[in-house]
Amino acid sequence: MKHELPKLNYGYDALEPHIDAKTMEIHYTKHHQAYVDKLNAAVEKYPDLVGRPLDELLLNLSTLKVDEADRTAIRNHGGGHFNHSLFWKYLDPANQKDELLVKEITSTFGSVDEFKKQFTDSATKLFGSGWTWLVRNGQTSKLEIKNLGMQDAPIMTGLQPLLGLDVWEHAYYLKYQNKRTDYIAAWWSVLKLI
Ligand code: MN3
Repeated sequence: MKHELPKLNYGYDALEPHIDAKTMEIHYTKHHQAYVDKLNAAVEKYPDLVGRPLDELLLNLSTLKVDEADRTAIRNHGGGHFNHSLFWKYLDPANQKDELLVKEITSTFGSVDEFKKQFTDSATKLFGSGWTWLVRNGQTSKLEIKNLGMQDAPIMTGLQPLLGLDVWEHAYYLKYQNKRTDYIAAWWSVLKLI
């Protein structure tokens, strides 16, 4: 009934040379695993929360009957677990182009290139640690590019995640050091979805 690290469907070296095997291994086995472990540690204090799905915890974060420190832990580590579980799926080298998504991106942003430009610009400007997302706004159904700080998951604020880029330094520092723009370009080059 514990939250678990999802299986990675490809090898750590599958995205070489753009995203290096060492970064992938540490990111998955250390960073993501730590989010899972710390989420479990917080949830286990509350028997009625054990076994509840992660998205339900995140959607109802503000009304969970927990100490504030544990609410923060569930937000940060639950969000981290949620976001990274999607990140590995987006990066799967076996992915095919999502034609429906491409069509919607084109009608929203004018072209895929223009979308990439705006997304890259947003990710480049994100200050500190966080994620850049392509989301569907739950109220308007429109596609939007959003920066979210720390490990806040889009679903916490009614946004449906469609594509997300981790711009925490741990995602790129080993290979790219401070050169976030090089990492973002590398990420586009391995992404098969659009
Ligand atoms: Mn990360």
